[in-house]
Amino acid sequence: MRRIVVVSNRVTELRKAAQAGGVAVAIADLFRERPGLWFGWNGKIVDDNDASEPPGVKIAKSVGGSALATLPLTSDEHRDYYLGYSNSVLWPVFHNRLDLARFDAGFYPRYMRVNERFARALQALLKPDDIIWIHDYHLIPLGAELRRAGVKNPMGFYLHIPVPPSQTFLAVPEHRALARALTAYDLIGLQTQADVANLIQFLEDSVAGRILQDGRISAFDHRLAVESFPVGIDPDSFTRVSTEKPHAQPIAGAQRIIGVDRLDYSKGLPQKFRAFGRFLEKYPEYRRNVVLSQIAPPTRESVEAYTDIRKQLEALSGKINGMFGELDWVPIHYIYRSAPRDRLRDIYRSSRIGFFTPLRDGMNLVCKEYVASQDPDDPGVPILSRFAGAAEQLVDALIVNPYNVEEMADAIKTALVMEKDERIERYTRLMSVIRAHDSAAWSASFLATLEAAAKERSRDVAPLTTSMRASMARLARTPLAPVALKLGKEARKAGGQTRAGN
Ligand code: ADQ
Repeated sequence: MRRIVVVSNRVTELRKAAQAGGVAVAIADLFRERPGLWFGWNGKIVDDNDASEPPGVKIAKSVGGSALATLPLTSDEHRDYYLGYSNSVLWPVFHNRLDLARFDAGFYPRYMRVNERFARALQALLKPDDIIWIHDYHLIPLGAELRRAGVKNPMGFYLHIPVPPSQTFLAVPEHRALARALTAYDLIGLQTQADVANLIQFLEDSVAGRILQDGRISAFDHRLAVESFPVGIDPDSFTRVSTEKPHAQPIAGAQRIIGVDRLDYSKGLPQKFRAFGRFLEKYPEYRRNVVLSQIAPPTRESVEAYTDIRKQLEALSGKINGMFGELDWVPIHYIYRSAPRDRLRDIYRSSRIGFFTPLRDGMNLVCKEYVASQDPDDPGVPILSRFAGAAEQLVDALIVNPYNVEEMADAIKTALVMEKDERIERYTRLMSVIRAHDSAAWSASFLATLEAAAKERSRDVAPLTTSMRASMARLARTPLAPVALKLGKEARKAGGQTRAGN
């Protein structure tokens, strides 16, 4: 079996991956089934003055003979590549927040240099038949750097965050270089169909990419596939009921609405708090009967936009608790720490509503985790933003517009009064989607498509499309002149991708 080389900004020890959650779980599972190398940053920052040479790679063997190859960042690299270009330019732009993007801060050259350094370090570890799978916005140029160094292996890129509309992407001063770098891959995987449409439009607008008849994109003489592979979870790790005394006791006499997010401006947390405040105002009969527990640990605290969101939430929860709270009832429990994963499962299960309101989100795995944790005989109801990638799949959640506070307040009421039969029907349909698209299916389908796409690339000539084949068959059967004309037209439509055209 060919070795999979996974590259991501951050590498987690495989035995700690389950605790980290998200995609780390899928990668750890993948490496249990086949040989792998996981390459990336180890989370450490070294002082620039300590090292005249950039710090090198450390290799550690892990489960099933798979290896982790990690390297630290220097403090300048951490500032410009990680906090800077990745999280203060690409993250806000890709989440439609041009207003927060720091275009003029000069981060880009070091973003490129870290990608070049990673490419050099990785190249030394590669074997000829490795399959390379690069993850996320920190590493967009890595594939092009590897190709420049002569790496011919199948190479795919997966973007975990959303692709913005083309007009927004074009605002990035370096958009052409980023587009060019993207075309170095054999396959680009995205979370949703909407992301696929946005990326294709962007490649057309930015670097005159063309859609071929077989659905691939052609730009700079490369052909690449762009497809959606919605990220999934391992539902079984959430359906298992804890046999011990549950960590999360239901709140006496009150139903819980749960929110679990990283503290990030893309997650729509102020909107969520305002919607809950509006709900208490509009439906006073529910006061004392409902609490909103929001778990939101801080991330990237050294980026200014993140300190602002924290202050905003503290002010909002204080205001709502002050306005509606009683001595024996606090409406919003705002917890500024991360919760262990087995505890999260219990909290999800004991919550009547899962409330997920991102203004923009690649997928939102927490909503899937909430559904998978429910009691099948008495499940809770997820309320989900239409702007989370998960909304494309989880159509049986209560789908809301996070900018519409009134609609979200009403959705809380709808979820609270929803009959058990309807809750079970919705849960059953949601679970069948979550099971069909679990994390194992996600990685398997991405890797199978990548291998197929790399084979296409290695062919010297483009394959014939079905309609071209039909025309060729007709050509063999009918008088030459008229059909040849028609075939010529089809070939022009396909951008000249016929065997003769090449
Ligand atoms: P995130 O923005 O981190 O991930 P999400 O998918 O919701 O968002 O969560 C990823 C993992 O982190 C989940 O397993 C979740 O349980 C865990 N997590 C989130 N908040 C937590 C908290 N407060 N305490 C403990 N654990 C928490 C990025 C993209 C998403 C995309 C994922 C995967 O931004 O859109 O779904 O990658 O591709």
